Amino acid sequence: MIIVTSNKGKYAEYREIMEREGISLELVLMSYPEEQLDTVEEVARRSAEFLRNVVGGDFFIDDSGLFIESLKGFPGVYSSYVNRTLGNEGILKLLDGKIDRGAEFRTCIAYYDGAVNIFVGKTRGVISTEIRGRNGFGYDPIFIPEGEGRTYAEMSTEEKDLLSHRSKAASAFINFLKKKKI
Ligand code: ITT
Repeated sequence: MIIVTSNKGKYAEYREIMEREGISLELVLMSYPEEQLDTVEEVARRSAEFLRNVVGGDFFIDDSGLFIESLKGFPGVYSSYVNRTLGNEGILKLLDGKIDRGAEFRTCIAYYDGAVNIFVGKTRGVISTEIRGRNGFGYDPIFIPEGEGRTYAEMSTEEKDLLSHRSKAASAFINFLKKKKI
Protein backbone atom coordinates (compact mmCIF):
# COMPACT_ATOMS: atom_id res chain seq x y z
CA MET A 1 0.00 0.00 0.00
CA ILE A 2 1.34 3.44 -0.93
CA ILE A 3 1.01 6.49 1.33
CA VAL A 4 1.75 9.92 -0.12
CA THR A 5 2.86 12.45 2.48
CA SER A 6 5.59 14.96 3.27
CA ASN A 7 5.25 14.09 6.96
CA LYS A 8 7.47 11.26 8.19
CA GLY A 9 5.70 11.26 11.58
CA LYS A 10 2.44 10.25 9.88
CA TYR A 11 4.22 7.56 7.89
CA ALA A 12 5.75 6.11 11.09
CA GLU A 13 2.30 5.89 12.72
CA TYR A 14 0.67 4.24 9.71
CA ARG A 15 3.55 1.80 9.34
CA GLU A 16 3.07 0.65 12.90
CA ILE A 17 -0.74 0.37 12.63
CA MET A 18 -0.84 -1.27 9.20
CA GLU A 19 2.07 -3.64 9.51
CA ARG A 20 0.43 -5.03 12.62
CA GLU A 21 -2.42 -6.00 10.26
CA GLY A 22 -0.05 -7.53 7.73
CA ILE A 23 -0.23 -4.62 5.28
CA SER A 24 3.18 -3.37 4.18
CA LEU A 25 3.50 0.30 3.54
CA GLU A 26 5.53 2.17 0.95
CA LEU A 27 6.27 5.88 1.38
CA VAL A 28 6.08 8.36 -1.47
CA LEU A 29 7.66 11.34 0.24
CA MET A 30 6.29 14.43 -1.44
CA SER A 31 4.19 17.46 -0.71
CA TYR A 32 1.22 18.33 -2.85
CA PRO A 33 -0.93 21.46 -3.14
CA GLU A 34 -3.74 21.52 -0.57
CA GLU A 35 -6.76 23.57 -1.45
CA GLN A 36 -8.15 25.64 1.39
CA LEU A 37 -11.64 24.11 1.66
CA ASP A 38 -13.96 24.02 4.69
CA THR A 39 -13.43 20.47 5.97
CA VAL A 40 -10.62 17.90 6.15
CA GLU A 41 -12.86 15.55 4.12
CA GLU A 42 -13.09 18.01 1.22
CA VAL A 43 -9.36 18.78 1.35
CA ALA A 44 -8.44 15.08 1.35
CA ARG A 45 -10.84 14.24 -1.49
CA ARG A 46 -9.57 17.09 -3.67
CA SER A 47 -5.92 16.19 -2.96
CA ALA A 48 -6.52 12.54 -3.88
CA GLU A 49 -8.20 13.62 -7.12
CA PHE A 50 -5.14 15.73 -7.92
CA LEU A 51 -2.66 12.96 -7.03
CA ARG A 52 -4.34 10.17 -9.04
CA ASN A 53 -2.71 11.64 -12.16
CA VAL A 54 0.67 11.85 -10.43
CA VAL A 55 0.96 8.53 -8.56
CA GLY A 56 0.51 5.33 -10.55
CA GLY A 57 -1.97 2.84 -9.02
CA ASP A 58 -3.68 2.78 -5.63
CA PHE A 59 -2.56 5.07 -2.81
CA PHE A 60 -3.89 6.94 0.20
CA ILE A 61 -3.30 10.30 1.82
CA ASP A 62 -4.11 11.69 5.27
CA ASP A 63 -5.39 15.18 5.87
CA SER A 64 -5.54 16.10 9.55
CA GLY A 65 -6.39 19.15 11.59
CA LEU A 66 -6.70 20.44 15.13
CA PHE A 67 -10.03 22.17 15.80
CA ILE A 68 -10.02 24.37 18.93
CA GLU A 69 -13.50 25.17 20.19
CA SER A 70 -12.93 28.60 21.78
CA LEU A 71 -11.19 29.67 18.55
CA LYS A 72 -14.25 28.59 16.52
CA GLY A 73 -12.42 25.62 15.03
CA PHE A 74 -9.12 27.37 14.27
CA PRO A 75 -6.53 26.25 13.10
CA GLY A 76 -8.66 23.45 11.51
CA VAL A 77 -7.92 23.14 7.81
CA TYR A 78 -5.11 25.71 8.28
CA SER A 79 -3.30 23.46 10.78
CA SER A 80 -0.27 22.84 8.59
CA TYR A 81 0.37 26.54 7.90
CA VAL A 82 -0.27 27.52 11.53
CA ASN A 83 2.08 24.83 12.81
CA ARG A 84 4.84 26.20 10.58
CA THR A 85 4.17 29.83 11.50
CA LEU A 86 2.68 30.27 15.00
CA GLY A 87 3.73 26.83 16.25
CA ASN A 88 2.69 25.35 19.57
CA GLU A 89 3.87 28.43 21.50
CA GLY A 90 1.63 30.59 19.33
CA ILE A 91 -1.42 28.39 19.98
CA LEU A 92 -0.80 28.54 23.75
CA LYS A 93 -0.60 32.36 23.53
CA LEU A 94 -3.92 32.50 21.67
CA LEU A 95 -5.51 30.49 24.49
CA ASP A 96 -3.88 32.49 27.28
CA GLY A 97 -6.44 33.04 30.05
CA LYS A 98 -9.15 31.03 28.27
CA ILE A 99 -11.03 28.59 30.51
CA ASP A 100 -12.49 26.55 27.67
CA ARG A 101 -9.54 24.61 26.22
CA GLY A 102 -11.62 21.94 24.45
CA ALA A 103 -10.38 20.73 21.08
CA GLU A 104 -10.78 17.92 18.58
CA PHE A 105 -8.19 16.29 16.37
CA ARG A 106 -9.53 15.01 13.06
CA THR A 107 -7.98 12.78 10.44
CA CYS A 108 -9.41 12.10 7.05
CA ILE A 109 -7.92 9.32 4.93
CA ALA A 110 -8.62 9.46 1.21
CA TYR A 111 -7.88 6.14 -0.48
CA TYR A 112 -7.80 6.06 -4.26
CA ASP A 113 -8.46 2.71 -5.94
CA GLY A 114 -10.15 3.97 -9.10
CA ALA A 115 -12.55 5.95 -6.93
CA VAL A 116 -11.91 8.09 -3.84
CA ASN A 117 -12.94 6.42 -0.55
CA ILE A 118 -13.08 8.50 2.63
CA PHE A 119 -12.45 7.39 6.25
CA VAL A 120 -12.64 9.77 9.21
CA GLY A 121 -11.33 9.52 12.78
CA LYS A 122 -11.84 12.03 15.58
CA THR A 123 -10.47 12.32 19.12
CA ARG A 124 -11.65 14.95 21.57
CA GLY A 125 -9.40 16.45 24.20
CA VAL A 126 -8.01 19.68 25.64
CA ILE A 127 -5.10 21.96 24.87
CA SER A 128 -2.50 21.82 27.64
CA THR A 129 -1.31 24.98 29.37
CA GLU A 130 2.33 24.23 28.55
CA ILE A 131 4.38 22.32 26.00
CA ARG A 132 4.94 18.80 27.32
CA GLY A 133 6.68 15.69 25.96
CA ARG A 134 9.17 14.83 23.27
CA ASN A 135 7.50 12.10 21.23
CA GLY A 136 5.40 12.40 18.10
CA PHE A 137 5.24 15.50 15.93
CA GLY A 138 3.29 18.65 15.17
CA TYR A 139 0.73 19.53 17.84
CA ASP A 140 1.39 16.40 19.93
CA PRO A 141 3.08 18.34 22.80
CA ILE A 142 -0.06 20.45 23.43
CA PHE A 143 -2.93 17.97 22.90
CA ILE A 144 -4.26 15.94 25.85
CA PRO A 145 -6.80 13.33 24.67
CA GLU A 146 -9.98 12.83 26.70
CA GLY A 147 -9.55 10.50 29.68
CA GLU A 148 -5.78 11.13 29.82
CA GLY A 149 -3.54 13.45 31.82
CA ARG A 150 -0.68 13.26 29.37
CA THR A 151 -0.19 14.95 26.02
CA TYR A 152 0.21 12.77 22.93
CA ALA A 153 3.92 13.69 23.02
CA GLU A 154 4.25 12.15 26.49
CA MET A 155 2.99 8.81 25.18
CA SER A 156 4.75 6.10 23.22
CA THR A 157 3.59 5.55 19.64
CA GLU A 158 1.72 2.43 20.81
CA GLU A 159 -0.10 4.41 23.51
CA LYS A 160 -1.04 7.20 21.09
CA ASP A 161 -2.29 4.54 18.64
CA LEU A 162 -4.75 3.21 21.21
CA LEU A 163 -6.75 6.44 21.20
CA SER A 164 -5.66 8.69 18.38
CA HIS A 165 -7.75 10.28 15.65
CA ARG A 166 -5.41 8.70 13.11
CA SER A 167 -5.76 5.14 14.40
CA LYS A 168 -9.59 5.45 14.33
CA ALA A 169 -9.51 6.52 10.68
CA ALA A 170 -6.94 3.79 9.97
CA SER A 171 -9.19 1.10 11.55
CA ALA A 172 -12.09 2.06 9.30
CA PHE A 173 -9.72 2.03 6.31
CA ILE A 174 -8.27 -1.38 7.24
CA ASN A 175 -11.78 -2.85 7.65
CA PHE A 176 -12.62 -1.59 4.18
CA LEU A 177 -9.47 -3.20 2.74
CA LYS A 178 -10.28 -6.51 4.45
CA LYS A 179 -13.84 -6.52 3.07
CA LYS A 180 -12.52 -5.67 -0.39
CA LYS A 181 -10.32 -8.76 -0.34
CA ILE A 182 -13.17 -11.15 0.49
P1 ITT B 1 1.00 15.99 4.32
O1 ITT B 1 2.14 16.08 3.33
O2 ITT B 1 0.59 14.56 4.59
O3 ITT B 1 -0.18 16.86 3.97
P2 ITT B 1 1.21 17.75 6.65
O4 ITT B 1 2.16 17.75 7.81
O5 ITT B 1 1.08 19.00 5.84
O6 ITT B 1 1.61 16.49 5.73
P3 ITT B 1 -1.63 17.87 7.46
O7 ITT B 1 -1.93 19.02 6.57
O8 ITT B 1 -2.58 16.74 7.47
O9 ITT B 1 -0.19 17.25 7.15
O10 ITT B 1 -1.43 18.27 8.97
C1 ITT B 1 -1.78 19.49 9.49
C2 ITT B 1 -0.89 19.83 10.64
O11 ITT B 1 -1.30 19.07 11.77
C3 ITT B 1 0.61 19.55 10.42
O12 ITT B 1 1.33 20.61 10.97
C4 ITT B 1 0.85 18.27 11.20
O13 ITT B 1 2.16 18.24 11.71
C5 ITT B 1 -0.20 18.36 12.30
N1 ITT B 1 -0.65 17.03 12.66
C6 ITT B 1 -1.29 16.12 11.89
N2 ITT B 1 -1.51 14.98 12.58
C7 ITT B 1 -1.01 15.18 13.81
C8 ITT B 1 -0.91 14.38 14.98
O14 ITT B 1 -1.35 13.14 15.01
N3 ITT B 1 -0.34 14.92 16.06
C9 ITT B 1 0.13 16.17 16.05
N4 ITT B 1 0.10 16.98 15.00
C10 ITT B 1 -0.47 16.50 13.88
